[in-house]
Amino acid sequence: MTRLTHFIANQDVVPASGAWLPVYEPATGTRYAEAPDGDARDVAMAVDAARAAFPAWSTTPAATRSRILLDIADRLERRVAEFAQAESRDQGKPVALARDLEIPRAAANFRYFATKILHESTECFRTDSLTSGDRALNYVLRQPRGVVGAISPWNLPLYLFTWKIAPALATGNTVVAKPSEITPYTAWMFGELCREAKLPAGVLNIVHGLGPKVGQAIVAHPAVTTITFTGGTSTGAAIAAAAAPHFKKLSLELGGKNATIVCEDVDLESALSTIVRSAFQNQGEICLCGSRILVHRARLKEFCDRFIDESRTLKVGDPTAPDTDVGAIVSRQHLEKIQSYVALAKLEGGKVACGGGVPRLLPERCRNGWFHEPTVIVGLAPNCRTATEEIFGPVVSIHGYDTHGEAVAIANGTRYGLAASIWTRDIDRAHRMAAKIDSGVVWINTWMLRDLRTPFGGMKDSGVGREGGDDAMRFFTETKNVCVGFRES
Ligand code: TXE
Repeated sequence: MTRLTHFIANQDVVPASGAWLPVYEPATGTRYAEAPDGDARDVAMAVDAARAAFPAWSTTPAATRSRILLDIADRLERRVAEFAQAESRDQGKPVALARDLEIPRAAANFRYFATKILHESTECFRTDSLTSGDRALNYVLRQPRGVVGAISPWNLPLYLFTWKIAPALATGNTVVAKPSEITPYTAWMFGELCREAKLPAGVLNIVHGLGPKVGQAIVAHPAVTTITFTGGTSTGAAIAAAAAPHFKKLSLELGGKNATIVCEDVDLESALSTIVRSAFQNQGEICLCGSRILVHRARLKEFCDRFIDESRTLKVGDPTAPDTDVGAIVSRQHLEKIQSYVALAKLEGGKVACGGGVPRLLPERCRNGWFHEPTVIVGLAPNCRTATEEIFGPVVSIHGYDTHGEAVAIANGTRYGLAASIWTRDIDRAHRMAAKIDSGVVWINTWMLRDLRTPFGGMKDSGVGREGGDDAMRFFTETKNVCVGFRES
């Protein structure tokens, strides 16, 4: 059984506690590795390493930082098959999804920020004093903030891990990162890549363990100036409360309950497969999945029939099989949460129109794994718990609406505000609706077409702050105004 280690100052470090956490393969329900059960002592060691590395890394020329980060991206791309297999075994997602999308995107995170820092500029303002002949040039410096704490979840393990680490390192910070204890494996492999690419010791440190121990210690450490977190809304609230008295800079990417709005003039022929994918990709364990589908009543029956037919064609099964569409649920506990929501939906008056249980006909290897069928629920009120709380699994509800104003009101009727998609041929209407929807991203006739230059984040209880593109560059730097006076005569 593989024993993972912390990665601190480029060394493999065993936990100070001497204790280990089990790591499971969701597709089989078996324990296949152990990860360090880290604690505040390991975090302190990692923060010391990050502090020691900061002066040199923060003054390393951007071109040199860029070269090292690009080398990491190259190495990851060369080993994409190996990382994809490991990600799938650890998380339950289909290998093909990890291989074709997520691991390449993790490399793209590094490639994008490694090259972005080569082309940065800052503002400069010429200032004239009203009362004297003084003149000045005010210019803006954006400097790295020091040690960044990066805490990431289990749904897109390496992709979200690198989404945080790449801009933090590119802008000259050093990092103490914690992957989810549920999916630690590819983060462990990633440390090895960084060592091979000769990332200087202490620039990136990876500490494994439980949120309330390792995560909390990162947030509480006085030398960690900046926290970037993706995960559950209640965890985000705890982190915000712990960080506030120390005035740490925070970026919180939290949960979502995203509306998919299908208008009466939708081109269903071309839209259907993407709408189905938006519901069930990665077993619905993506914060951007569309889990509430709002359909104009003129097309409701037709949409339901076709959506359900298409959902039934999805193959649920062994994540290693090349034709698997929906893999395993990340943990037994999470499967039970999903099942409890299907039971709740029935209590709330919903009808399970498709799926609803554990798939039959799983291959022998997966008999003890954690699986859930793609599930479609109809007949629910749009304001009930099932339709407004985040389930984070392969479960969607479909609701009818009569006017576009009503669709927007339903879309906005949850505590979340992460994403939405609108499906229509009337682009003027789509623009009007997009402006009124309270979410950080609105897709029109597409879904998950991500561009690393765009701002990413949520409104309301879906988070605080934006990352991606220039927003990430600003988040991970401190802005300083330097005013240089001069006289013209
Ligand atoms: O999140 P947690 P989990 C949502 C989704 C899911 C729920 C719980 O609804 O069901 O969150 O998932 C660390 N101080 N999303 O359990 O617990 C933890 O160890 C500091 C949405 O994964 O929030 C892990 O590394 N850190 C999301 C990370 O926080 C703490 C993606 C996330 O764990 C901590 C995943 C603490 N007190 C889940 N407690 C999205 N928006 O993408 C835990 N952690």
